[in-house]
Amino acid sequence: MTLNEALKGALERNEFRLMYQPIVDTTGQIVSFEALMRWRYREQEISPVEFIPLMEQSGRINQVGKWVLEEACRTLAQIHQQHGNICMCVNISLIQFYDKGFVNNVKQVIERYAIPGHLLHLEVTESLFQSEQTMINEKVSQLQQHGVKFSVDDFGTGYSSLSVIQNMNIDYIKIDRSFIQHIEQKGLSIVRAVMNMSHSLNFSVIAEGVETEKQRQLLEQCGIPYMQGYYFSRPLEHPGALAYLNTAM
Ligand code: G
Ligand code: G
Ligand code: MN
Ligand code: NA
Repeated sequence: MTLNEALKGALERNEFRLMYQPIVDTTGQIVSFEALMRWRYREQEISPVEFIPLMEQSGRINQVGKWVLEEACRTLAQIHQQHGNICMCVNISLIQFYDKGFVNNVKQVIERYAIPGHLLHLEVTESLFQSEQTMINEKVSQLQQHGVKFSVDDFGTGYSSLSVIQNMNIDYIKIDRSFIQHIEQKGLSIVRAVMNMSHSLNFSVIAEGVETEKQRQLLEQCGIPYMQGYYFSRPLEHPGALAYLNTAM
């Protein structure tokens, strides 16, 4: 059986689950979790880097994306009840924006779980802002009217021109970990440039892939408000994420 064939029944077979990686502020407090999909198939963990593109090609990402949103919002509602305003970041594929029911589905899920819209952050990539601008902007702004926030994931790895960045109404930019990895050797000029843009264009910044105390210090000195990475925590299973909140806060 090919991976593609195996993916057809993976949802029904309960092979997917979500893990949750904390995002912290400069004081080390958890402000958010990023929901990350995992697929366990025949005793093996298959990376989303492999299976997400397959599901995008087959269109299956729409159905599975709904499951991800539902599951992440159920966890968010639980966390919100116990710990107050902590956000949940959910990765959304460009393909999902082409699905007619996408905006309504998001609205229904946040209503059903009585989640304040601003606690749900949708992570998209720069490619979202490269075609069908009218349709995309319309959907982004409909969701923003319900409070939902948007983050650009993997920032710097795509092909966005600066004018695209200027025209998109984005709440957060996540600097890709490839730029964070080498700041001790290569310096902070990219990080500083993004910070400068963030002030004039009114978005906030999250550094991804922070792995060492030295990196944390350098980023803090640059004024980076939010960080995520193995230094703070690896992605956690659902019970682990809740337990982490209980001990850390
Ligand atoms: O957790 P990990 O580093 O393996 O994630 C690898 C990639 O898979 C990341 O780029 C992440 O954005 C993507 N990814 C993880 N979960 C989801 C998901 O639920 N939906 C989409 N579209 N991408 C995801
Ligand atoms: O593309 P996206 O940012 O959504 O990808 C998140 C991926 O990065 C997840 O697979 C997650 O497991 C991984 N990740 C998170 N923190 C770190 C880190 O500090 N170092 C490395 N190497 N990977 C990380
Ligand atoms: Mn992400
Ligand atoms: Na990333």
